[in-house]
Amino acid sequence: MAPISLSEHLAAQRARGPHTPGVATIVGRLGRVAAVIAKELAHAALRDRLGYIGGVNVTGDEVKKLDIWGHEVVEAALRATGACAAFVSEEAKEPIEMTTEGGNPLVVCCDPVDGSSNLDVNGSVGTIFSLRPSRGQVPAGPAALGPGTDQVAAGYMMYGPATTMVYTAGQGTHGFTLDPETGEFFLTHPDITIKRRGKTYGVNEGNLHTWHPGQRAYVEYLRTPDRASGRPYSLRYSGAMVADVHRTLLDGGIFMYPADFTDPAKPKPKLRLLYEVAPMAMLVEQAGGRASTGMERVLDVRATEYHQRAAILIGSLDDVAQAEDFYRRPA
Ligand code: FDP
Repeated sequence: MAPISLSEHLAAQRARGPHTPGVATIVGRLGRVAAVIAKELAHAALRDRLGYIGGVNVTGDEVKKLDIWGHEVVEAALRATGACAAFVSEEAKEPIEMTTEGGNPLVVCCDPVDGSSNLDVNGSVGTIFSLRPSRGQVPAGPAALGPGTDQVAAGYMMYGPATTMVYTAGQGTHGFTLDPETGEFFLTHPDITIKRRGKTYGVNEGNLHTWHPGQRAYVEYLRTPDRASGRPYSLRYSGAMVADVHRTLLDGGIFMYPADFTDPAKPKPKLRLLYEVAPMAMLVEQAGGRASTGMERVLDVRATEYHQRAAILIGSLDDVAQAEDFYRRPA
């Protein structure tokens, strides 16, 4: 059977049921951008494109040359679709408003190059995106604010040994692999279903002393041997959220970036809600998994700021439910 291309899959999904206009156009275009980003990453060291530009972005991260370049190519691609009314980017303080060609345009939230600390060591990085309806709002940027349940599509690209794209438009989660010769993505992982329980956990354990007591107790539990419940779990952590969530989707288990609870009155999460946490939550829920902040379902968290941060515990249903249970126990 001939392999199914991303554009064919998007058209088939559109024909299957109610759909939001513009989703296929934007997701298809982001697929083409991913092929360009993958090529640039492969040549970055040869073209002096690695390293920092000197400066920090709106959320205080040091900015790399490829962060800015990635932002610019995504912005140009979205502008060309005529279906994007506003672009919320990790690299821009305010949403970038765009001219559209009428008819229910969308707001796109995106981290063009996620996990950029991996860039200089040739580790995997990714692109994460989320689409929300603009509801005809002008300016459209504020339509990005609200709960994650507003998302109509979400996805990521992972630039590793192969370039992978995983997306959902609310009808399951599907994975594609880039054919570098043709620049086209083909369906390699249809209807991804995450295992109910896994055997691995991913978390930056260097931060252990800053965690909520429930988080500490849960990780201690995962490390404690018990043959009957499959413990200890194996630790896997790449330092790029896309790669860690991708492994969790395919193999099961749990990936966590908990908040810094040093001051329990002011917990400090790291990852950004609109273009990291919420899209991953939609993808994993569509694959039958679960995503929580430890206290509540991620998709119910209302964004009130574009660069708002949120904690995330994401992956297999039973693993995440158990982690939440540890958060509820008295310290
Ligand atoms: P990075 O800072 O390298 O861009 O987006 C934030 C992120 O990467 C995630 O991709 C990753 O999971 C996390 O931060 C890694 O943070 P630590 O270095 O604190 O573990």
